[in-house]
Amino acid sequence: MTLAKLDLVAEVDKIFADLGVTADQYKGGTLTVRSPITGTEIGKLPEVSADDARAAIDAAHQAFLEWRLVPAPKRGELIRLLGEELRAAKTSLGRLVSIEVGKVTSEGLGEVQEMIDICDFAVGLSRQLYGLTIATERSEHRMMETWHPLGPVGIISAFNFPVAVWSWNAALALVCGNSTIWKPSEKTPLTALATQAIFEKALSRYIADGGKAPQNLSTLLIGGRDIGEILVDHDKVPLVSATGSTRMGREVGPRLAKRFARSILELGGNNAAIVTQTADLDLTLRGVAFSAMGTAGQRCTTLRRLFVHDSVYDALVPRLAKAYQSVTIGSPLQDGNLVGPLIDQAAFDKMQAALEAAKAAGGTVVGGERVLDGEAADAYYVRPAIVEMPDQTGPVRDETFAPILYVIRYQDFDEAIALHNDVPQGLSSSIFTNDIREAEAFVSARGSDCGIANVNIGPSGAEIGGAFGGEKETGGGRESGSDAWRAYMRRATNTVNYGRTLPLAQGVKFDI
Ligand code: UN1
Repeated sequence: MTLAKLDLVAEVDKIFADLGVTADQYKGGTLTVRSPITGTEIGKLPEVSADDARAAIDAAHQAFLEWRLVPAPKRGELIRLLGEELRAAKTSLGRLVSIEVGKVTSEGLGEVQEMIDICDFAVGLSRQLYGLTIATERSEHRMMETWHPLGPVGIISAFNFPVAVWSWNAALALVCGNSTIWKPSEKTPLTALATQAIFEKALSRYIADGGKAPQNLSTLLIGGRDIGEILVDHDKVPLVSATGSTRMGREVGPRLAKRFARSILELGGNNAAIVTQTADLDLTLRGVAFSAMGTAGQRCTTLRRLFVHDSVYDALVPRLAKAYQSVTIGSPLQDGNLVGPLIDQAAFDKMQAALEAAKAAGGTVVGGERVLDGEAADAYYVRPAIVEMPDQTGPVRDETFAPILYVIRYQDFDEAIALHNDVPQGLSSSIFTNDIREAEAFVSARGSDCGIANVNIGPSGAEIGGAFGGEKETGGGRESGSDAWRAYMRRATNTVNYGRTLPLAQGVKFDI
């Protein structure tokens, strides 16, 4: 089917009707949403006013005061039901992700699978919010560490993982005893509405089963940047988890720090892979192709820089260039297509500017041209670009949110590591090698300086079980698995005297 013939509005209507979302929630408002698949309008959402946003945050604080008293494993039961509802809605929510973001079908579904996975993780976590018992120097005393709910958690999410990022934060925040307030990207409010409806279903079941939960446990704020600012500045919000550009993080971080609120920042990535002389080139080719071209280069973890050893360069790079020429580009709803559209024209313009800058810096560009514009003039499909660069200069040092892979030849392993780390960002990284010394060096203290460092897989496609996030301009935040939950709780150290004397610490005497 040609792009022009797709009736996306009818599909959105059907998905929302199934989820019980009413037309007034996504039609007739002021925030216009377009599908990148065709560039056509698929929604017009009402936006929250500044006063209503402030009132909603106050209400979320009231919800927190009650929710924190519900035992954690019972809070986990709500998330278990959320996981069940997400399983039931996987096909339709995955489809809506594809329609609103332009992800190919398996990636739209994969995004919902990440939501289900983090729910499973959070359910187990709800019985494992462990503190420590600590040896004390005083007799008949006990010292311990307890973890308490923190408060309403603000979640600011980006267009490229419009619902999974909410779930990584919300599933953890909710089992930790917090309420949540979500400000989704202006580009992807429809998937946010759908997710909120799925959450409400889980909540109704939880309450019908006798569970206790307050109103306004999960709040969705549809609006622009001003609404995000209200969330960041509100003194009842002790933590904001923000995913987006480094530029955004530079504004959000200091504002939160000014009022001593916590932040989890997931900002830009400029992820690289090193291909050494012992690499399995068939595996490398597949790993690089998915990481660099998948999601049309619009993941924070997308592979953007490839350092290839001189001895394997000519065996790998021409094959890679061939894969770039033959990759299937088109409607993400059609089986077999691997690369969907860019999110909008601005993304296309930035990609073209980066390619021009690369040429000016001595790069040789293959691909990058617009395709399918004859079928849909307002949609921006591109052939992924592979750019051979003489050096790590010009746009190679920036994150351009588009499928551009810069390839650089290297001779010496230590030089490759130094180049790898010599960018402002530090999210994800990989090495392709069969040499255990190189592999171990890459994941060691002198290797990759990123939050994620992989061996023989690409930098994108992280599982939820690990802590997700990166260093330097990536912002330092960690969310999802491992012990990332601690950021959503406050720690208290308690010392209890069960004796009849009052020995002081450090041998201090104070006899009155
Ligand atoms: C992002 O692009 O915002 O590792 C996060 C991955 C995904 C998460 C990407 N699990 O590619």
